[in-house]
Amino acid sequence: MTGGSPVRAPSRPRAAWHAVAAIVRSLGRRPSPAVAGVVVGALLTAVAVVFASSGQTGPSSNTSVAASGTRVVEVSLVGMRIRPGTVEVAPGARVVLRVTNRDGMRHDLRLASGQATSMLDPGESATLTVPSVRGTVEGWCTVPGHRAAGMTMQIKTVGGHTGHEGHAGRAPSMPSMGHRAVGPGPIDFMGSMSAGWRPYDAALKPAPGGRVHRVELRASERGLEVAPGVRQTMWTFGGTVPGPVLRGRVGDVFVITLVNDGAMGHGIDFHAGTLAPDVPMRTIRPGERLTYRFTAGRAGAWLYHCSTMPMLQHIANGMYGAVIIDPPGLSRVDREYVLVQGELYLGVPGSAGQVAKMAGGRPDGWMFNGTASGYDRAPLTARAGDRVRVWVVDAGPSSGTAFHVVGAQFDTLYKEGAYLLRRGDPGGAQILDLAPGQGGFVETVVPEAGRYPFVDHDMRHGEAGAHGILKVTR
Ligand SMILES: [Cu+2]
Repeated sequence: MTGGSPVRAPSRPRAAWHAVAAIVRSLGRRPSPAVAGVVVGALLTAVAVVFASSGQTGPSSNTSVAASGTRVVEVSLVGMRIRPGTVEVAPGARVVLRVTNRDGMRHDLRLASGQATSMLDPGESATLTVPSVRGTVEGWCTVPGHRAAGMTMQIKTVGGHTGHEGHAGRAPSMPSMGHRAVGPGPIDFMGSMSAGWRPYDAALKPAPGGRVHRVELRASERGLEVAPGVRQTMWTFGGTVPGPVLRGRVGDVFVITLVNDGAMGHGIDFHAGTLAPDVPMRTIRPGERLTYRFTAGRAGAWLYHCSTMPMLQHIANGMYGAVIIDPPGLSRVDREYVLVQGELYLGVPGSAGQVAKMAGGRPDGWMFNGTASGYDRAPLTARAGDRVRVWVVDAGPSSGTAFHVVGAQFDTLYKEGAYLLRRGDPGGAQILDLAPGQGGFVETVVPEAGRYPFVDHDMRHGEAGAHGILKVTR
C-alpha cells in the first residue's frame, strides 16, 4: 500500500548491542487473518488520499497533529525496540509514521493494516501512512526473531467511539496459533536416531602445523536431527551444531572468513582473541563476507558464537563452536574428545513460542555437540587403561554444566586457563563446572571395560539429553 522509499539520514548511529539487556520480553502478537482482512478492507477506501501526501516533510518534534486530523509521529527502531511503543490517536485519524532505523543493524516496520517499509539500513528512514485508524493496529519488525524479542508497537484509538473501538480493536492483539509454541511434544530421549543420522565427530585432532590458520566459516540455516527422531531448523556455522572446532597453540594467528549464506544477518565473536569488537563482530547481510583476524594470546577452551542481536536466539538456535588453544607443555593422551554443551529449543526459530522458552529458561532439552542423547546412540570409545581427555565448552546460552563421567575420577582438571588439579596430585575431582561461555578439560584413566555414561550432573539436564556413553573395551 504506502510503503515509503528509504531516505538516507545524515547520521549513522553505532551499534549499542551491550545496551540491549532487556531483549526478550514481550510475545509477538499477530492478528488473525480474518481481522487483518477487515482492517485492510476498511483502509482501502481511503488509500487514494494517501498517495498524494506520503513522504511529506513533517515537523521535527516527536509527534504532532497537523491540520485536518493528521498525526505525524517520529518512530525509532533501536535496541530491539520500536519507540514509541504505543501511539494513541482518535478513531479515524490519519497517522503518518516517520520511521528511522537508529540501530547498528537492519530493521523494518510492518503494520497489520498492510503498510510496510523496506528493509532499512542503519540511519535510513521511510514514511508510512495509515489513512484512517480503526481499533488497534499492531506493528513489528520482520527480521526473524525481532518481533518475538520485543520489536513491536501499537497504534491505538482512544476516545470518540469507544464502543466501536472495543469491538474492532481488541481482536488483533489476541495471539494466534501461528505464534504459539508448536513443539512435537515431549522428546523421547531413549528413542532411536533416524537411519541417516551421523553424530558430530567428537574426536579432537591435533593442531594443524603452521602458526597461521585460515578458516572459512559459512553461516547457514539447516534442518538437523537434534534429538532422537526430532528435526529442527538450526542456525549454523558450517552446517553443523556446534560449528567446526578450531585448534592451535598460544601465539597462533587465526584468519577467519565469515560468509553469510543464511537468510538473515549474522556475525561472529571469538573469545579466543582480544580486539575492538566494533568492526570484526559486526553483523553482515546475506551474501556478504567479513574477515576476522585474531591472535590466540592465551591457552584455554574458548567459545565462539554469533554476535548478532538477539544473541540469545542466535546462540540458542545453534550458532556456536569451540576454539582449543593448547596450554604449553600439554601432555599426550590416548584419546581426546571435545563436547560443546548447548540448550535445545524446539519450534520455529525466532517464533514467539520458542523465544518465550528461551527467555524463561525452559529448554526442551540439552545437547552435547548438537544432539540430545546422541552419544547414547553413537558412543565415544576408549580401551581399558587409556588416558582420556575431554574438553568441554558450555555454549549455554543460559544454563551451566556440571560435567561428570560415571564410574571415573578426574586426576587432571583445567578450567578457564588454569589447572585446578594435575596428574600426580593426591586429590581427585568429580565435576568440571562451567558457567555459560566457559571451557576447560578433564583427564581420567578408565580402569576397565564397560559403558561409562558422561552427563551434566544437573539431572534436569542429564536426564533431558545432556547424556552420552564412553564405551571402553579391552
Ligand atoms: Cu547469527
